[in-house]
Amino acid sequence: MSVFSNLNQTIKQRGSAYVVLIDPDKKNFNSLDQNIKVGNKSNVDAFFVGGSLMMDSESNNRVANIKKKSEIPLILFPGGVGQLSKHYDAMLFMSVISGRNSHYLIGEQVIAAPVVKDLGIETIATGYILLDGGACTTVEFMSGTRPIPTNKIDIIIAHALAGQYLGMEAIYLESGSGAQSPVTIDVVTAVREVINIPIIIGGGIKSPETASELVKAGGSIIVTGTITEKDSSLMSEIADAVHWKKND
Ligand code: 1GP
Repeated sequence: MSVFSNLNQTIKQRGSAYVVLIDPDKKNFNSLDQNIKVGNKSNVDAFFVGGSLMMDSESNNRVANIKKKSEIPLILFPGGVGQLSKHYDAMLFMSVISGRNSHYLIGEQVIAAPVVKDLGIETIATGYILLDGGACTTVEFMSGTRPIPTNKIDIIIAHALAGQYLGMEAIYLESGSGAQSPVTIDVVTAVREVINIPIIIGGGIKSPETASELVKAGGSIIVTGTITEKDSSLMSEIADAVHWKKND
């Protein structure tokens, strides 16, 4: 079964799925092994691996190490085409549909496509919508795109619908890593009302309570990076909150 089918099965059976973001940059070198170890044992459904910027040339070796130690699927969450490698079980094949920067709408994807084919990685077509999380985030700067203000619900809905009609398999509501506030419940509720594909939510999620509210509002996949990087013991509590449908 494909990685995405497996995630969809988890969403169906357990209410929603939980993904931990691992940034293979050198700043995280010391905590990588520990975070993988805890993730393996905490009911995390997959790791997203990626980041906006790598500050040395060793990230690919660190990804190889993550692959060796991980007992759950590794999904590339690409900051750019340079992060492609054979170590991934799948990748988000993303387009920054909230932006008007053609390079991140289709340019990177065209450069990546032949390499993806050669590597044979499973692709998950994802419409990436950057939302205002209260701070200028790295992704805003690096993608050269403006986030959509969270009170512009109609604009957000229209982007999510456009993504679905374009054939995207999932919509990513992103507030940016380290966002002051995560996507609002109003936004998730409104998007859930109009689309029927999975909604991935990331950026600024700091507690099991927030994760729980977001999945109750219609989120399908919850992603945490910063908070679980700092305190990996939170992974199992967040996994518990996200897997709200308990088997009888
Ligand atoms: C993944 O960017 C997020 O979508 C991760 O955000 O680091 O704030 O958890 P945090």
